[in-house]
Amino acid sequence: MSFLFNLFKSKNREVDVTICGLDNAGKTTIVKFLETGEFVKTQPTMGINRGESIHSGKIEINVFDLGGQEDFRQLWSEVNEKSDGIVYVVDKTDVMRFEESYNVFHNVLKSQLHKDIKILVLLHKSDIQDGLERNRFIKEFGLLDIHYQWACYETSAKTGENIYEAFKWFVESLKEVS
Ligand SMILES: Nc1nc2c(ncn2[C@@H]2O[C@H](COP(=O)(O)OP(=O)(O)OP(=O)(O)O)[C@@H](O)[C@H]2O)c(=O)[nH]1
Ligand SMILES: [Mg+2]
Repeated sequence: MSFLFNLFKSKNREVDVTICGLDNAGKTTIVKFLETGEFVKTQPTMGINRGESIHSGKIEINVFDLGGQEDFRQLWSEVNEKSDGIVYVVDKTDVMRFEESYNVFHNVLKSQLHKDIKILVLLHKSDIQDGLERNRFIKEFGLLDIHYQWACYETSAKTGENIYEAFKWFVESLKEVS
């Protein structure tokens, strides 16, 4: 049973969300944490995985976990175009690939999303000290300039920090999708 099952019960309608970001960002680990409530070891995602659905009071959220390796990114647009929300995961410790992640994110925003989409950005692996601090990240990642409803949380699937809070925001904002 999903970790979030108990928080958000019963079903009225379905929404689709995708989890994207560079390879090794931590996407599948986050999905597994949502499903089990604990840190689980993962393998790189080859293509697209459909995770367990998350149930809320009014909605059922279908989670699509996208492989972040360059060869798989061409598969994203088809799923993202139909999505009601995306979770974009950035490894906060991977400063060397910050620019690559920035470019991939803004490319997704430009070409793949409908205008009412909700965007949850996770500055992930917060259990590690290195890397970007949230306020600086928000500015440098261009979040202040985007025209979608968004939120940014620092998260860890090792300690569980902010995972619940982040997805609570996401679920609440998805309830507004008509
Ligand atoms: N320290 C730390 N490591 C994490 C965390 N989340 C994920 N990892 C590690 O990051 C690595 C990549 O995790 P994945 O979840 O497989 O990454 P992914 O984004 O799904 O990668 P692709 O499927 O290739 O796109 C693994 O070694 C995880 O154990 C975290 O919160 N903290
Ligand atoms: Mg993965």
